[in-house]
Amino acid sequence: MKHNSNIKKIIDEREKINPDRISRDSSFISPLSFSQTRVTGFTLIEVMIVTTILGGILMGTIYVIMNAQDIFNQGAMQSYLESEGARLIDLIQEDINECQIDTGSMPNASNNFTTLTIKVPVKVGGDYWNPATGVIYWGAEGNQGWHITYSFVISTTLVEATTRLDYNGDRDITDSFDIGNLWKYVYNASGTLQQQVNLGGNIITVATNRYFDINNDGVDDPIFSLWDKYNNLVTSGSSSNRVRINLWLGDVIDTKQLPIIVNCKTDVVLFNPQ
Ligand SMILES: [Ca+2]
Ligand SMILES: [Ca+2]
Repeated sequence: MKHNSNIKKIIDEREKINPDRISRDSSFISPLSFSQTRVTGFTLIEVMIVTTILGGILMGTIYVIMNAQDIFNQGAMQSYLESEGARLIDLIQEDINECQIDTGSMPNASNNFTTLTIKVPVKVGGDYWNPATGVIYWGAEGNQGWHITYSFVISTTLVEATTRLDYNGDRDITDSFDIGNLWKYVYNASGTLQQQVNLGGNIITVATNRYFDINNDGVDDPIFSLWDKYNNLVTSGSSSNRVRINLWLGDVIDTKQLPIIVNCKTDVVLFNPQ
């Protein structure tokens, strides 16, 4: 109990020094009373610091959630475009497998390699070819002499200078890109349009010269092209061995962001090139 008697002695001594100040002056705070204030509340600065930290954590959480949503949306868009590309190629390939390329409109620079005109075997009198000569009856939709044209039709143009986005990654904003769909047209023997179907696609091409390199890899990107068996680009049906269908499909989730672009490509070997 010697310890307690020492504390009492110290307090008594302090009261002797200035007893009135201890009882009346509220600005005088002893070390003991200061310690009591600390454990019973927070200062404004402490509240501000905690608020700032919690705000930072909240903003970080929101950013992570939005980023995850963005990645999910991009993945969903990419899957959609890939399935669209596969669907389009399946549709066209069904006709092309046994087709004959129309010699009057080969895919070439004059039509931007965006048009393919074909004829397919059709039945005449129960046969697909003349029994006497073995010559195939060519046409479309079951009618001899008809033909089918697949063609890119523009819907809109993306202009880098307007959106200030470098779509093809070549470090400038001077390019423009046409977005459109593939259409299927069926003409009769007189060249009169009989059917037209929008096949969809959201296909992207370089504006104006639509067969130009779209992904900046140094290789042109025609939608339709003919190739010989030595892998040379040709513009003659008789020397062609296969048709290449090369689709760049794209769409934007947010106009302030770069579009999602996918490439779907296939080579279809021609049994009857011309
Ligand atoms: Ca560019
Ligand atoms: Ca390319």
